[in-house]
Amino acid sequence: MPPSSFVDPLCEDSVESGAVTADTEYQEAGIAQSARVEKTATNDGLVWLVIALRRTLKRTGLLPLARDLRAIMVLGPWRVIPRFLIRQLRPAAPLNTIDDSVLTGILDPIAIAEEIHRNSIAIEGALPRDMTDRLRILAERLPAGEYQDMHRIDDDVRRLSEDVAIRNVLRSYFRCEPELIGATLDISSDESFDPKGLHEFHIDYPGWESLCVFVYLNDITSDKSYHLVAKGSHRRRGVKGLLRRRISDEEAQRRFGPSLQAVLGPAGTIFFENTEAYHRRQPGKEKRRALLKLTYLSHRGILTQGRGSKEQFARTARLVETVRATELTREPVL
Ligand SMILES: O=C(O)CCC(=O)C(=O)O
Ligand SMILES: [Fe+2]
Repeated sequence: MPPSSFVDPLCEDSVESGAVTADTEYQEAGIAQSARVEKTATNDGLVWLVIALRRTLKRTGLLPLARDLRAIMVLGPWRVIPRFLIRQLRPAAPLNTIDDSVLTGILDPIAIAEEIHRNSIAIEGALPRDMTDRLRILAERLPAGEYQDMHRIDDDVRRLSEDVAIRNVLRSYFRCEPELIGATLDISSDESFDPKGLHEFHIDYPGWESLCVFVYLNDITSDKSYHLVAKGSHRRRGVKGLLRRRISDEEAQRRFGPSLQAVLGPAGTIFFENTEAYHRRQPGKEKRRALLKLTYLSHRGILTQGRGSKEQFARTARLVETVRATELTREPVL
């Protein structure tokens, strides 16, 4: 079975379910029916358990403590042990030739992996034009929301998630076989507003070792909601950083000032990032912003299960289908 999207009950950076919230405009168009996700509706045992655990922790006020404990467990110095074991258990396959890659520009996986180890980020290559256009158009026509499991719904996302050039970078970085745990299309409807805390510097740590592949699906210039990262900060968190996973802009300036890098680029720009580095989204004035995020881990853990239930997945798939079917008759939202 293909992997479903990542969720960890203690995950800090996003909403509780793979909820898709439809814009009013789409509700009028009748698309919202398939878009709306009832957060309680889930029938997959493990997903249900994970969500139930998270809710219980929230209700009992224990969520912050549980998150602290998880951060200490995942980010503490003992992580060298599970990392070592994972490398022994899942050794990396040899690097493949990249003739079949759909990407251009991702040439030297070992150098790129070193760059990410050093700088937390490597801005590499671009999607082919036709692929970018298809994804961009899909994102323009979908209601704002967070769409999980896109590699199971969209051929371009699947091809990208399996791309040999990307896999070579992941293998070189992890030194073991990568595991895709999430393929999320994040479409926001108002970048001056930050419901998910993404405009604040934070770190994400989905597993013992993780790497994200981000693809912009808008042109991102310096006046837009660009991604901002404190280069190399995944190596400079210190012990304090285990418990201070969100920091103010002032603190980021003070501690990482010259290392802060804005990621700019046209739609289709790809960058790899270890999101254990402090990063955030710049607030902007855009009414739409679309970002594809593939999350890979060095292994799949017990808690790394799908956030979205089968029902949510089916709804997203139906919505994408509906939007594609109406694509020729509707004007894009942008
Ligand atoms: O959209 C962005 O630039 C940041 C997103 C983010 O923080 C994340 O996906 O972990
Ligand atoms: Fe993040």
